[in-house]
Order: sequence, then C-alpha cells, then structure tokens
Amino acid sequence: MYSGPIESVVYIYNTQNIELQSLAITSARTDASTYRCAVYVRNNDYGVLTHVAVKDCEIYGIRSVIDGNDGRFFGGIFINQYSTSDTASFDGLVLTQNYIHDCDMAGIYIQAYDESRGAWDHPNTAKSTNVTVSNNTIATVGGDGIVVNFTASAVVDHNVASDVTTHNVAPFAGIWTACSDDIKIEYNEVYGTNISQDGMAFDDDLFTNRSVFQYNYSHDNAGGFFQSMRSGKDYIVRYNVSQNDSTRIFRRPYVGKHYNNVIYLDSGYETPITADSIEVNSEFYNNIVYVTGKTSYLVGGVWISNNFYGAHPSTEPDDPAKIVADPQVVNPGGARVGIGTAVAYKLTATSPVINHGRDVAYSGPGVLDFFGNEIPRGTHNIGIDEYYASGSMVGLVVNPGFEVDCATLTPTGWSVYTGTGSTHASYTEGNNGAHTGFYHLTHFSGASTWNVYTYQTISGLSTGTYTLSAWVQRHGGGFKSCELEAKNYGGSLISATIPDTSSWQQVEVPSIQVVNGQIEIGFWTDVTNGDGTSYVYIDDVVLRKDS
Ligand SMILES: [Ca+2]
Ligand SMILES: [Ca+2]
Repeated sequence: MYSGPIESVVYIYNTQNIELQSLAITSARTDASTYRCAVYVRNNDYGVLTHVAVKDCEIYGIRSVIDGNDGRFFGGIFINQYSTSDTASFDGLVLTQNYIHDCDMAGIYIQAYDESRGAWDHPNTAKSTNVTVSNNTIATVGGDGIVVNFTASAVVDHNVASDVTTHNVAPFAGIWTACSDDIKIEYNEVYGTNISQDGMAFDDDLFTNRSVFQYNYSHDNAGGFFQSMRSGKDYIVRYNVSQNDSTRIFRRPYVGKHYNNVIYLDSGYETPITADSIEVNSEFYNNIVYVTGKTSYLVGGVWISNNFYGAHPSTEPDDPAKIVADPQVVNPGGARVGIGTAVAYKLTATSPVINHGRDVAYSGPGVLDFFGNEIPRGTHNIGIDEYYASGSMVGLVVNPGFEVDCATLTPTGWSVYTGTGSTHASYTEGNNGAHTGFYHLTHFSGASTWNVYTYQTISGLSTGTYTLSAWVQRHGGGFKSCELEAKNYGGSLISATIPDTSSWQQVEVPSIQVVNGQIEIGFWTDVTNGDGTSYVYIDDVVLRKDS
C-alpha cells in the first residue's frame, strides 16, 4: 500500500470512545497531487478499538490523487485497520447521517491492510464488529459510494448514493462489500453510476459469506444492478427493485439465491438480465422481469416461478412454473428518485402473481417484504409485494403502514379532522424512519396550541372482541392528550395513551366488544402551550379479532 504522505482534515489515530458530530468538513486544497481525505480513522496495530462514530457531518470538496489503486480509499471517510498480525479491528463503528458530496475518490471506505501479507484482501484479516453505516447521503464522488470490508454482521441501511463513479479509472461501484461475513445491506438507494466497468449499484465482492442484499432500490445505473465476484458464497438478493439499469442486471451470478426482485426495463434499453457468466446452481425464484425493451439471458441457473412479461428472447430460461401474463403492478416504470417511490411496483387486486410464487425457506415471523408485510400470506407472491386482499387475512385496517401514497396530507383510507391551529398537522412522511417500510403518519404543528384527529371507519365486522394496536413515538412537551382511540363500535369511547417515547413503542386498546358491525379507529393529539416542536409518529396500525 501507498506509504507516502496522507493529508486529512480530521485524523483519528488509535483512539476509542470518540464521536465526531455535526461538523462541516472541507479543504481549501484544490490540487490533486496528494492523497487526501476529510476524516481518516486509523487503527495502527492497536488491537480492538471500541466505539468510533462519525455522525451528522457534511463532508465536501476534497480533492485527492485520481487513481484507481491506493487512491480509491481516499476522499470522504476512510477507516483503516492496519495490522501486521491480523489483530487491528473496531468494535462499534458508527457512520450515520453524514452528507458526503463532491469528493475524490470514495464516499465511505472501510478497509484493512495487513503488511505481513502485502495484500489488502486477505480473508483471514480481523473483522470489525457492531459496524453500522446508515442514513448517509453520498452524491457526486469520483469512485465508490460506500465500501464496507472486513466486518462481521455489519448493517448498511437507508443510505442514498447518487452520481458516484464519476472518474472512469477503475472498476468502482455504488455500495459493496468484501471480506465480510453476514453483512446486511438493506433499504438503500443507488442511482446514476457513471461507468460500466463495474458501475453497478451493489457488489458482493471477494471473500464474503452469507451477505444479504434486500429492500434496496437501484435505478438508472450505467453498470447495472448486482455483481457477484464469485468467491462469496450463499448470498441472498431478495425484494429489491432494479429500474432501467444498463449493461447488465446480474453480473456473474454465483452460489446464491436471487428471489422476489422486480426488474423493469423501459423501451430503449437492451440490458441483459444475466451476463458474463452464471453458476449452474445459481437460484432465481419469484422475480418479476418486466421488459418493454429488449433483453437476453445466459444459459444456466435454476429458474422457478418467475414472471417474464414483455420481451421473450430465445434465451429466456426454461422455468417450469413461469407466468408470462402482465403482473399488474401499480405503475410500471413509474418509480422516481426516492426509495419510497418503489410503491410503483406494488401489486393490484387482480394481479396473477399473487400466491403464485415458490415457497422459499427464508420466511416466517419477522421476515418482511419490501413494504414491511410479513411473508408469506397464503402462498408466496412473485415480486416485492406480499399483497393480500383487504379483510382476507389479518389486515382489517386500510393502509395500516401509511405506505400507499408516499408523503401526503391525504393518505389512502384515512380521514382528518383539523381542529385548532392544525390545517396541515396530519400527514405521512419518511422523516427519521418508519417502524416498517418507509413512511409513517405524523402529527405536528409549529403552533404552540393545536389539535388534530386522524381516523378511519372499518365496517363489515362480525360481532366479537377485538384488539386495536399501533406503533408510536411522542416527542416534545405541552400534550394535553395524545390517544389511540376506538369508538362508534356499539360501546363508549375507549383509548390508550400514547406515551412520551424516544423510540418506537407499541400501544394497545384491548377488549373492544364490537356489536354493531363497525368501529371507528383514530389518533387524537391535543397540544396546549406546546413548545412548537411537539410531534407524534404513528405506524403499523392493526385491528385484530380475538374471539
Ligand atoms: Ca401470498
Ligand atoms: Ca410504514
């Protein structure tokens, strides 16, 4: 590795229990003659360093040597585990809510280099634990967006990387991992990669084990959606969306499972679905491949219960349970910037792919589809949406997770009573994250005194005992009341108080005796002499019949 001078704005050397927070970090250097980065964190043969965090920083305008070898590590945040004996690692590395833009070369790079081997990508190098890379925004960087190497059970989630790989000097990609075990890469959006020598959104690179890529949204990338470097085994690529990616969708699919993804290609695209090579046992189940342009496939892989709609090239895989009818997604090709816009690939009531998927071993309690529905409901669906007809399963509440319309003042299924000072005090948004999916209901007004009520009436209920529940957060002061309510069910109003919380908690109204076939459920917030920063978040509303 390069051993000459390195310039960094912030240098954290063999230090633990340190947090860098809420800083703007840039450099006045405009030449590209030295390796530079904004934040350089180095474990220099120290052993395990505990808790290093970089939070809520804006990092921009870092010029560094433009090369695809050692130069690729520099730019934004460079974490280096440097060891002569496999012992340097981190326990508790938190990189969150940073905005990194206009840097050479990388956005975030977690790396190890072991002098004893003279190679950076050796699989036995120590792996860092409790690594979280979340809610970062990377825009317009010369090389890779986010690289998370040498980790065990890391989580890379809710990041956005756009317009990365602007320097075509090496095979860079959007978000990728090497030499990591059990990494989860989920709820990320990557778009606008500029190169096709890699240039894909996601890459399962060398020496990984059991990586999971799920709930991600890839669009408009020059190098495609996903690559396997054919040494990482047993990876899973599931419940992702690829819309209008170029060059290839899956490059070198290997010993892994690719299921319940949606691939969409508009007219004008000729992107192959599989390219360069394919492992004979590579598995493809329950994917929607919706092609209005052209495509092709390599021969190989195991394909079962996929939906091939639109183009049917002669190389289309021999799938004994394929469906070729229109999957009837909400708005094919209609997703835009913003991962929440992938609601375009929700299914509709008459979709032929509902309950026509193959049962996949990785389902059960707590396993979710793209939108936070538990899977399976009935038989597995094909695509990213485990849609089920309203009322036919546990879902009596319409739009229970506030996902249907993205951010809106008028969420499907819900009505709003606006009281004092609250004209726009009830709305759905993605701010600070949902309980599941991407959106939640919010009650907020900048006024000091305000109240608002969001509700829906559910009819057609059989007589019996029901429980109403919701996941909630409440912040700020001045609450006169903040309640989950049940009324108009044949008895008097009963409610549960939404408590002051710092994170999601579930509240419940049990033992509702419905005798008139209906119920009105709602959220009532009344703030008197608040501080103008009081707010409530609500998600995942469930009405369940107990007996
Ligand atoms: Ca189903
Ligand atoms: Ca939600």
